[in-house]
Amino acid sequence: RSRVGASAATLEAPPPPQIPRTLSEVDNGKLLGFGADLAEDHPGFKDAGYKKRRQDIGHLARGHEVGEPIPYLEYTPEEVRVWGTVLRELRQLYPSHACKEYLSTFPLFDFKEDIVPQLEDMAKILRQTSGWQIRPVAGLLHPRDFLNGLAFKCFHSTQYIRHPSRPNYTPEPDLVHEILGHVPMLANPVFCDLVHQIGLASLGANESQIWHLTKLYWYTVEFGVVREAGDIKAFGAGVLSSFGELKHMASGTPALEPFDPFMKQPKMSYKDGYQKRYFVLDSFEDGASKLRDYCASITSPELIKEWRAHQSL
Ligand code: TIH
Ligand code: FE2
Repeated sequence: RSRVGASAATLEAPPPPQIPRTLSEVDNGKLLGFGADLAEDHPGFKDAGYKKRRQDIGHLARGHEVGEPIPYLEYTPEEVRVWGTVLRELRQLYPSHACKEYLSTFPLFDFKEDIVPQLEDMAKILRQTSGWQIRPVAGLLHPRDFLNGLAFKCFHSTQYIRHPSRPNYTPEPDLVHEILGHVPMLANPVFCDLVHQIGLASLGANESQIWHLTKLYWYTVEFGVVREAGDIKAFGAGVLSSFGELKHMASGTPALEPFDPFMKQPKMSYKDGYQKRYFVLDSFEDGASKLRDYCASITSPELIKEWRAHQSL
């Protein structure tokens, strides 16, 4: 093919993004970052047994079909120990560090230190509280696929456990993060509605809008904090699932700024440790309404209406 032809083609508008009509059409195979292979700076990089385990669990996730129950996994004694350690330590910080919405749904799950929760059991509870579903995934998804999943009220979740050498902080999502960070928040219908807005807005979004939505997701759902009676409390899952980060958040060291979805959002840091700044919501309702306004500003009501019509078929 000639170069001339290729450059002529670039003058045309890029093709519109593919909008998934069913959850099965959301690609859960394309992985980013640590998903496929562990990087040199990953705590499990030199641990062949750990890598093998990750691959086996990832394989199960890839074979999962939408609508089927999520396969139960038998966790090893070492994995159970990691889960139990994190739960024991975090549980001590939650009453003083977690937002009230988190504290109110947390007891529904009846977490035990000697039993790693099964995604399928978590999914059953979410079905009854918020109507959300969980789909297992082998690692970090491409942002468009992950955000599109949210439009289907589906949360893509990893099923492997962080490396035992560093239970207090991991640079990527793992089952402990999904369960202690995301699941209790996803049992709150008001919070779910906020997350759903981001998902719906992602359906027809162009690349730069996807990138902005990813950052809005990052600074709220992953690392958001909320003001409660003059204190700062965590609702972001990346904070709630890390003993180190939860203490860091409350230490007075990181910068705190008001959350404004219309502003250019700072670069996200995935690998370089705790967040240097957190974005603060005045209240949960206020943050949800700001996000709603932003998402409405980039969404075409016709597109959403047409997409919803397909959903009921
Ligand atoms: N840092 C979190 C933890 O240790 O639980 C995991 C992550 C959340 C988001 C990105 S990495
Ligand atoms: Fe997460």
